[in-house]
Amino acid sequence: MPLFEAQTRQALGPGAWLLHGFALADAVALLDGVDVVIAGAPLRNMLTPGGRAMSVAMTNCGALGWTSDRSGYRYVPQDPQRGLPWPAMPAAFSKLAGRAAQAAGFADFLPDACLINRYSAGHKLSLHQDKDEHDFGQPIVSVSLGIAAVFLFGGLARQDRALRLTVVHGDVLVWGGASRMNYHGVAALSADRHALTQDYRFNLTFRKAG
Ligand code: MD6
Ligand code: FE
Repeated sequence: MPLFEAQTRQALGPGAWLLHGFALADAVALLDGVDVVIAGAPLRNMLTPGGRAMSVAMTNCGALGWTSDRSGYRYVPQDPQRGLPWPAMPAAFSKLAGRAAQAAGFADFLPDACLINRYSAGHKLSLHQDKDEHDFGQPIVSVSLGIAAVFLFGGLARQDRALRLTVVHGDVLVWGGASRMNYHGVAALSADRHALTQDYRFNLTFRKAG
């Protein structure tokens, strides 16, 4: 059991874990949920505050959705593209996020926001901190589905050396506590193919934003 634990739950720092394969058994249900959410609130390339279209396509579900445009980054209760609330968070999403947070030592995580990111080959996400949420006492839960990526997990300062973590289908990252404000990002994706997502990587990022 300790060996199994050591292999499946990798400590990255205080309050930061890579839970290998944690979402594997739920992957089909999660991807079905992604289809439902995208049918309601289509993926789109948001604008950075500087006015450039992001390469990663995004949408949201839950009471709040993360959005970016020329006026900055923020959480909003309605999809600005449709003028309607974001689709409800599928039950499979919130259950998995709560269980993953629990496995990382964060009890009673009730996310109100799930950002869905879709990456293709060449897409990347620069190092950044997540700081648009109200309560930094709440962790972040990040689920990887589809083709693999290299997740960059840095420290509290931008120049801190980042771990380069290969995240595959079903892997879950949780960071909170003393690691909540750690810099993180995603290296440019290599082309690959996955039976369930073709040439895409989907990432679900759960947060308690409000
Ligand atoms: C990922 N995404 O897509 C990680 N953070 O694997 C993020 O860390 C992220 O996509 C803040 C805002 C948007 C994001
Ligand atoms: Fe982030």
